[in-house]
Amino acid sequence: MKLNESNISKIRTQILVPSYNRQQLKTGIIHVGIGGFHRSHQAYYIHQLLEKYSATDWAICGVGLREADRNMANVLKNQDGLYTLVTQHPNGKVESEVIGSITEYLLAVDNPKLVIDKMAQPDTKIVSLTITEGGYNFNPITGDFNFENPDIQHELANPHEPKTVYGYITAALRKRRKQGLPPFTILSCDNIQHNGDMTRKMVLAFAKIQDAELAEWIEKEVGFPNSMVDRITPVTTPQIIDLVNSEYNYMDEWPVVCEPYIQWVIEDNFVNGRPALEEVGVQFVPDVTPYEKMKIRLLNAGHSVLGIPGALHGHKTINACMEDNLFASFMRQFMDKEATPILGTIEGIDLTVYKDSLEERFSNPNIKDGLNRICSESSAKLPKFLIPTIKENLVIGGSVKYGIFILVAWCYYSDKGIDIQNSQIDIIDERKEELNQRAKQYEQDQLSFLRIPDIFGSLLENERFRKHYSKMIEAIYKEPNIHKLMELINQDNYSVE
Ligand code: CS2
Repeated sequence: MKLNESNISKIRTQILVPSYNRQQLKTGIIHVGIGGFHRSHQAYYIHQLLEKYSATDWAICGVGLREADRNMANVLKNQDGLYTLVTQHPNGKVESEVIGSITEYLLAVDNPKLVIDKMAQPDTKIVSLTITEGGYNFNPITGDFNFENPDIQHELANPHEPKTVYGYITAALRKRRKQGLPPFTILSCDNIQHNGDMTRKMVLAFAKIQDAELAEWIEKEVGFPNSMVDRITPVTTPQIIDLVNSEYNYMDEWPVVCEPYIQWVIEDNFVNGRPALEEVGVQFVPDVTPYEKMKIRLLNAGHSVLGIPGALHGHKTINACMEDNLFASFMRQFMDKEATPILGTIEGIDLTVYKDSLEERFSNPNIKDGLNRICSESSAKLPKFLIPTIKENLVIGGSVKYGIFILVAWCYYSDKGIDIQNSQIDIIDERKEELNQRAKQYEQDQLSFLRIPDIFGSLLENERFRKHYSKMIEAIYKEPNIHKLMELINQDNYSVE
């Protein structure tokens, strides 16, 4: 039996299914970039709202911008937008539920006009985004919009043939403005500090070149709330598809697994109404800065700190790294000695409690968050998650050895692409080739990997940084024994100065 609307009355006997009438919902949210995370997080919050508070104006229409989204389009079409959310507790308890808040899906590459029209409809009040850190098209060091991107150049020249999120958003806003409609709110849900401010800056940079008047209107009228999102959502494996099949007796082609923890903190800056998300636990705050900084510099960075050396050592998942005491203590030292001093005190938050909870979440043996996912697109993640912490510590004379070791390990990982047992590592990174080219020049130029300015900025110019980096990179190339190196760095008296 397949998961879809017409089978739902039979499926109901096996598992919780939506109790609201999905046919009567209006689409108030267009979400660009539906993947596992959106489905475990925002779509789940909206689903709860539909269950408990009949928020009928707020169903979600998904949009996929890339050819790579075709699979998701097909699955959601076959399943009428329904999917199973499987929540895995550390103690083995499993809670599953069929989620019904996504009622439509549009694949933009098939029909761009349909997407623009949908965004421009009066019912659309919010366009939300999970397009990944790399999807925003900015230079992470300067923070400027990248006009060199050929897709951007194409859509600047052909406003009716958008390709990126910027082309779609501006085309839809232009249409709304012409029709005298209010704009929609643009809600970024990616792990970028000040994600709303950043999106605003990028949208305005693009719009100014395309249509200065429209840019002015956007500047005045559109809201871009900053938000912090959190729920660990590993890649769906065939085992999960089998689990759903055997436990609940139906076939879901693409269920989602997640941890029990969930958090969403948003600045209340919506210009065209919003769902009453506070009813289902979302926190609305005047300033999200402390929350996002804490999450990105501890949780997301913590993932990379485990993931990159973990992959080289031959670990496969985050929980496997946490079972390895040396990795667990290395990560905690990084958090305590390098990330925490930068964060300072955050009103109302006990950072020790937060870090303890991260250790617990990372250790969840039933999540099995693959290191391929964690290390994917490190070229977009590290400039946001880790490199700023190293830079800020260099300024204040703080510890930098843990962070620098991750960069060194990343160079070795990008160069060799194998772990210490000689197994191939599946590196997923848009800039994989470039990283490999740079890394492999190590023999001729020890610092070669760092000569990618839009990733590393001016790190190289710092003498203290160079000293540390050189010592560690020599050590890893001489003897790539990850455990031994981590042990060494973990010692209090480790020093290059
Ligand atoms: C992860 C995040 O991408 C990553 O490297 O750190 O996807 C993380 O799992 C989520 O941000 C959790 O909220």
